This record gives sequence, structure tokens and C-alpha cells, in this order.
Amino acid sequence: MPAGVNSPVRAFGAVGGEPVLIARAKGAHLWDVDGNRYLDYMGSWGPMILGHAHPAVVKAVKTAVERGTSYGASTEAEIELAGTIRKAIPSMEMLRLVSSGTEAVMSALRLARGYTGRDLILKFNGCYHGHADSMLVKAGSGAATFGISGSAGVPADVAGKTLIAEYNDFDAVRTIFARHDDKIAAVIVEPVAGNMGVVFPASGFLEGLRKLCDSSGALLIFDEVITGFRLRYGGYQDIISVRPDLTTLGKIIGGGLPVGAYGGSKEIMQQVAPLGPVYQAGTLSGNPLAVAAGLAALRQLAKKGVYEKLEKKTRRLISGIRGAGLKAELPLRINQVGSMFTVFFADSEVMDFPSAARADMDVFSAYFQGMLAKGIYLPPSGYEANFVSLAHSEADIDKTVGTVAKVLDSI
Ligand code: KE4
Repeated sequence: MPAGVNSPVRAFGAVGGEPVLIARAKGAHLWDVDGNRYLDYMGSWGPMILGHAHPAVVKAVKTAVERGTSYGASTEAEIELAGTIRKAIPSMEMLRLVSSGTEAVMSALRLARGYTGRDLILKFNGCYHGHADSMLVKAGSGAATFGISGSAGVPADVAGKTLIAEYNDFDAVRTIFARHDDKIAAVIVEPVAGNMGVVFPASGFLEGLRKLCDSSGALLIFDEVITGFRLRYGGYQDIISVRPDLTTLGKIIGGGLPVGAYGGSKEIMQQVAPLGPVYQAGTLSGNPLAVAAGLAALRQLAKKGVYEKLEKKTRRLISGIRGAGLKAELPLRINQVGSMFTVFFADSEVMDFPSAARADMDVFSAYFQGMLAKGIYLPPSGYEANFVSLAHSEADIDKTVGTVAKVLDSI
């Protein structure tokens, strides 16, 4: 496997050193193949909000696997999962289950282009929406520009149909719409960014995107692959009360197995084959095991007080880390929302990719390696979100704060 990994970020390229090989996980902990135990704040990049091997999820998958692993036909369980998601996120009046966040985004973009008859897509610098060609683009020169290929193998004419603006730069978005108004099929945005580290939407930013899309006829796509069921049972759109035209989901809705989803109004979704002309398909879409794990996870998250508990634990952790940073006289900024956060070693606020890139990533690497050596596993990149799960105990949080203090002191 290239670099010995099945996804690039797992190769520890950003932090150096040899990646850890994981043997098993339970609750808030991972164990590597040498038997070392780690307190886990990566949470498999988001899905493991309940903690690893939650009994309800394990039981559901064990029951499902006895009935077979894939039928290539519809099942009641996937209808139930679709209904559960629709009930939680009312803007998803109709939805399709797929097998990854990338597939959800790729399908949503094709649908937006098919529904509007337009070609251009606007995304934001620093937001990651999976590895579909049109999303692997980077900003050209200038503030609001056509994308250029961000990966070998993405043809220039594909990248050139993606426009890029800085996150939270509403003026740049307005400029883009003024120039290309009736050619923009969709704006896709992480309503809270998690892939440049955690970055919040500036007040009025998402509402402004909604208004611009309404007046231009472009669709607004919320990529809630991270935030969906992470920040609230109804996603971030339930917190901010901005209704996107399409939403993409992944991670948590599969309970750690491969599930993605995209959905929106019936009027838009009825364009999807076989009802309409926009083709999308998948051998393992709605896979019985993945759906069983997802349903079991969402049932746990539907319980009262879950999100308050997650937020309380995370705030306790953040204040401890903040205190440790002050004591070590290391400038740091922490962006936290709900149970996701990022520690930026920066001396000014981080509100977009350029400001995130000003953070000291050498210090981050020393922090990552120091924490790993003391049994705490963080995401191996300064541009990722850390996740607290329901399985993290108060003792785990206190242990983490104590460890951060020692590690920051040693940097
Ligand atoms: P997947 O294809 O990896 O399931 O989902 C793509 C995706 C789409 N949208 C958002 C907002 C995402 O964060 C992701 C994937 N997230 C990254 C890490 N932040 C996955 C980790 C990896 O690539 O290994």
C-alpha cells in the first residue's frame, strides 16, 4: 500500500515518526500491536462519538452479520435509517445512502449541476469535502478565483469549474456571484470547518450564503460529514437555523462502518435516477451491517442530555489546555464547538485557512509526539479536529490536562 496506509493522513507525514499500528479499541482507548494503550482524541476522524466498540453497536452488527452481509436489494433497516436521518434533519426530505463522505459529496455536486443545468461550484479554501476530482482544487492567484488542480490527475478543465474563496470572506463570495451569478450550480461549505482545524463561521456568513444562493438560483450545500450528529442531533443547521438545499453526511451515521448520505428537498432529490436524469449508484449502498451500526449509534445519540454531556466534558478539557498553555508561556488559540476542537499554536485568532497556516506546525509536531509518547493519541495533523466521545471519563480529561501541561512545558 502506498506509504503503508489506506489514507494519506495516517502516514504521519505532517508530524514525522512512524505511524502506530492499531490492534484494537474499546471506549475512549486504542491499543497498538505492541500492547501500548492510548487515550484517543482522533475518534477515527469523527465517527466514534460513542467511543469504540460500544455494546449496542457491537450487538447490532453481530445480529446483522448472522443474516448475511449484503443483498444488493432494499431492506427495512435502510428505510428506517433514512427515516431516522430525515426526522433528525428535516431539510433532508428525501435522501440516498452511499458508502463514504466523498461519495455523498460527489453525488450532491452532480445532482446540483443536473438540477440547475449549471456547471460552476464554489468551495472554500481549507474546507475538505473528500477526494472527488472537482473538490481537489486549490485557489489560483487572487482572492476569488477559478481553482487549479490540487492533485495530479485532475484535468485543468475540471478544476477550472470550481471557484475558490476564503472561508468567512463574504465580500469575495459576493464578487464571485456578481461575475458568475447565473452559472453557479452550488456553493458547498462545511458549516463549521473541521479540515483546516476547527474554524467557526463568522456571524452572518452562512446566512449570507443562503441569501446569495436564493437570489441566484444556486443551491447551498452543507457538508455535515463531520458536524452531522456531532454538534447536535439535527446537525449544525439545527443550531444555526439556516436551511441548506442539500446536506451531505458520513462518519457518525455509519457508527464506524462505511455509510455516507446526501439529501434535500423532494423536488431536488426526485432528479436522482431512476426517478430523474441524475445517475448515482452503489453496490454496497445501504449495506445491512453498516446500516445496523448506524442505527444503533443514532439511537444512543437520540437520548436526552447526550450533547450537553459532550460539551461539558470538552469545555473542561479546553480550559485545562488553555491553562497549561498560559503556564508554559506558549501562545495558543483553541477553537472549540461542542465536542470538537483544535489547538492552534498561534498568537492570533484563527478564522480562515491563511490564519490557520500561520500556526506553528513544528510546535504542533512536538506536541503531537510528546502526547503520543505519554499515551495520548491526537489526530496527526495540526489541520484536523480533535474529538471527545461519550466514553471519555472525567479522569481521562484530567489525565489529559496533566499530560498537556507536562508536554507543553517540555517544548
Ligand atoms: P470520506 O470519503 O473520508 O468518508 O469523507 C470525506 C469528507 C467529506 N467531508 C468532510 C467535511 C470531511 O471531513 C471528509 C473526510 N474527513 C477526513 C478528515 N477530516 C477523513 C480522514 C481521511 O481522509 O483519512
